Amino acid sequence: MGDREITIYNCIEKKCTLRIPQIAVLIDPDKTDYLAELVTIINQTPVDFVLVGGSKLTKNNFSECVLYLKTNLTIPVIIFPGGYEQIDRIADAILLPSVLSGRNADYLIGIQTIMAPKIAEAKLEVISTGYLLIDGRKNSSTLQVTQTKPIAEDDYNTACDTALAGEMLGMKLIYLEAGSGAEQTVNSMMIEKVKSKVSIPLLVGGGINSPEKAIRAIEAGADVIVVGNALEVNPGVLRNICNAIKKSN
Ligand code: 1GP
Repeated sequence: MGDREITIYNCIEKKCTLRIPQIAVLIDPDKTDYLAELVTIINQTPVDFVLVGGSKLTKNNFSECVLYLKTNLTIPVIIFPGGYEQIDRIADAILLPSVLSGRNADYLIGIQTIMAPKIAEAKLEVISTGYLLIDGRKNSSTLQVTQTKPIAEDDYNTACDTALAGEMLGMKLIYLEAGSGAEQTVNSMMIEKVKSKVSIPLLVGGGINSPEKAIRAIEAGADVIVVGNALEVNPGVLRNICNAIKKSN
């Protein structure tokens, strides 16, 4: 790595280059009843990082949640903002998304413009992310909030071209998102085709609620799988997913 600063992004990228599958857990600060149990499990499993954020937060406990995670975990805590107020200097980094699949200027550049000075002030590592919503056969909260049309689950060309444009625009990650609690995860063909077009790390999330779905996404080319919703129902699923990935690797 030479003199290059070691950042969270460098670590994600390095594991991606080494083809080490990564697992990220998404934590919604609005749903904290299960958090203590989940944190215990995360500390016992090889989860790479946590993402924290939500598109419809009502509890006003974002900073409290970030602090709790930073205090109780040793892995990076990365903000994945669902709204412009979700910034906290205690976090390790922020995954700053632009919803490239949609044509809503607010989510392409609007909220980012509001957030930029606050992120700079908080001195957070910024990981710019090309965010592509793929139809997950559910009217997810991301769809409702962004008011955008997802890319059809078999429209591989649009997804590939959009991801490539994201990379050309300088984005550091591509996130293929079926939406939280999606009925249909991003399919293997979609993951495979997008992965073949871009050289930056590929995150895949939305509806991954079993070891089988996690393995399928990784085998298709996901560098990082993101699991959220399933753990709210049963945090123990995380152990099964991690064990299955370890075995398959
Ligand atoms: C949502 O991709 C993430 O933004 C995770 O999805 O909550 O369905 O696991 P789930």
